[in-house]
Amino acid sequence: MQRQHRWVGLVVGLAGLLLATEPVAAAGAASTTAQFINGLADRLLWVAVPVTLLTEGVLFYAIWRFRRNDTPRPTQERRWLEISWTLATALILLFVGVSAYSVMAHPSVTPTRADAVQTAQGNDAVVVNVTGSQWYWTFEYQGENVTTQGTLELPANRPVVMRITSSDVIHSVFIPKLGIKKDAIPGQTNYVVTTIENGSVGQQYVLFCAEYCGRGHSDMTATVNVFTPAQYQQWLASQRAGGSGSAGSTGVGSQAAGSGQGSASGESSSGSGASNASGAGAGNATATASG
Ligand SMILES: [Cu+2]
Repeated sequence: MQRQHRWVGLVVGLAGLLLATEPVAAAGAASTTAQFINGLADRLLWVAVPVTLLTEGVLFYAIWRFRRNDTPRPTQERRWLEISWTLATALILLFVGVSAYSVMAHPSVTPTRADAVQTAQGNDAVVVNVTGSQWYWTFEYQGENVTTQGTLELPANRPVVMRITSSDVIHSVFIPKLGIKKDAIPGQTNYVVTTIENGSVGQQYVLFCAEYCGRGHSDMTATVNVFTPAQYQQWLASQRAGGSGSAGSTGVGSQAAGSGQGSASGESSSGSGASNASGAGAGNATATASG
């Protein structure tokens, strides 16, 4: 009877754990995406620590208890013990699997095209077309007539959709602090859907390329600046006012063009030509050819 109680307790305890696999947001993360990912890491840690303590405890106890046992006897079959450790392992693995899947499949972590389109259609959404090129990043703020290179400006507290692609080889957008990592693949669009938390206003985060893409790969970074929604609108307006034609002519934009050219300069003239307004580049080319 007592044995039966033990196993009922075990089953109820682990079933409770299993019920707790609904994604939980961790406090203090910089974006909704990071919240889910950090929440998963925290939860798995809370399960892993007692499991580790229990198994290591049993191991060390056995080593100590049987340290002078020169003639060990084979263990007799104990069915409840075998059933309970099989069941416990199965439930723990199920818990880890379901928890991880429910976070990985969440639209804030792995959005489908439909999720991205739906979010982008909301009034408040900011849509940025992100293009990786050897070896710089271009950010086109959709519908705003603003493009930057080397810096990505984003508002907190508004849904952000990134449409990510590449103009040449495979790159990868990696912003660790925001919990974002997504490949940039030529001929394909991958999506990021997230909302940056209010607490991140004024912060600067680094965007890395996380897919080896040639000699300039390690320089292929960008800075992410987080604004309030009002500051963001102001910034867009200032870009439009000063930046007709070339995104690199004012403020933050010129920084951006600087870093774009910096990585391309030693390389070839086509790199720096492309990093300014493409219209101007084409115009020069025509003039040179005709003259
Ligand atoms: Cu790269």
